[in-house]
Amino acid sequence: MVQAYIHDDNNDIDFREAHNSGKSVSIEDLEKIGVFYKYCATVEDVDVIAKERNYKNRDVVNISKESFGNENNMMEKLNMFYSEHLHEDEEIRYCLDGSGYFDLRAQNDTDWIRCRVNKGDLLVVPAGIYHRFTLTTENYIKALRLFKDEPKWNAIKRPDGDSYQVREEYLSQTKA
Ligand code: KMT
Ligand code: NI
Repeated sequence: MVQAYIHDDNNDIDFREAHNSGKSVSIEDLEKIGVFYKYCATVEDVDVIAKERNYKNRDVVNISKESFGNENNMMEKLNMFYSEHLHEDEEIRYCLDGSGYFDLRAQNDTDWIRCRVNKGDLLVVPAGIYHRFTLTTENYIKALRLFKDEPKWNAIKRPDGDSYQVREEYLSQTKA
């Protein structure tokens, strides 16, 4: 089960630490920012959602010291994932093994909602939402990334994303 809470915004310590402010966030609150969560015991359960939503492509990412050769390479990649960005397409992430944190911008555009995913957790991340990702202190995740059509891995950084149409669409869909 995903654990969601407000990030404590303490940037003096490693971003792989929990950073739990103690304020928890419900699944309903996630839905308000267009994020959909589901626990899927098996990949067959994921296939059902992928089919319903017309997803055609997927890949598996393995993020660990071993998969990147050494710690420096891994940190370089992690720093990239951890810089605030958005994508032009909706994307599904399913945790096959290990763990990770997805930080999603709250409706007030100030707080980060941190979602810890463990094996079996699936998140649908809407197009146009600002977010970032990191490993936990476990330093390992294996995840399925599903995309509707051609993989568009282009990450659009803040503030560049502000002028994208997908950002405007996202904001108008999630207005309070
Ligand atoms: C993203 O969009 O930031 C990512 O896909 C992070 C890696 S998926 C475990
Ligand atoms: Ni991303």
